[in-house]
Amino acid sequence: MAKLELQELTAMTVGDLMIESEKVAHVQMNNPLEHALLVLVKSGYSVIPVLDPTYRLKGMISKTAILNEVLGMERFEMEKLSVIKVSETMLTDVPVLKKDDLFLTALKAVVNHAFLCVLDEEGYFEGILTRRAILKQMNRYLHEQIHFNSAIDKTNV
Ligand code: 2BA
Repeated sequence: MAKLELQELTAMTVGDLMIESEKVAHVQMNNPLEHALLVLVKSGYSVIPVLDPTYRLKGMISKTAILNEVLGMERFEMEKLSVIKVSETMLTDVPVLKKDDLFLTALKAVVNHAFLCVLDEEGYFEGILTRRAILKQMNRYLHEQIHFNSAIDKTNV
């Protein structure tokens, strides 16, 4: 693989690094919490996007929020899982990215978020950008720099 230059890294866009929508586990607003918990447990993820039937982003739902919602005084009231809808429990204030946002914008965003949803101009969901994808590129860049610099040091001895 060719050495990754700084200009190439910083010219990368969210679109180059994101996971496409077809591969992202998600639920819909009208789903009961029971369904959301099933998708979360089966997929292994702790938080996933909530979409409407036309694929517009509406929020995020997490295992923790669901368990908090059904936590009673002395026990988990699991019977509530089939009554409460995802729309009543989801987080709605979620930061987003656009496909043409650059690497440094994405890097800043993943400092505080494990992933961000990627939307088009009309709010339609296009995929997600994960912290993993950003760290993978940073890791590659830094290791190649260190390797390159130590090779130069050796030739100067
Ligand atoms: P978490 O579910 O908290 O997962 C944290 C990290 O654990 C992930 O980081 C990944 O490295 C690993 N991981 C968890 N579940 C996994 C699985 N089923 N398969 C492979 N690796 C798994 P990232 O890859 O950076 O993802 C950050 C967050 O993005 C995840 O946080 C999850 O909330 C969301 N996410 C990632 N891929 C997703 C997908 N295909 N569908 C829905 N949400 C996804």
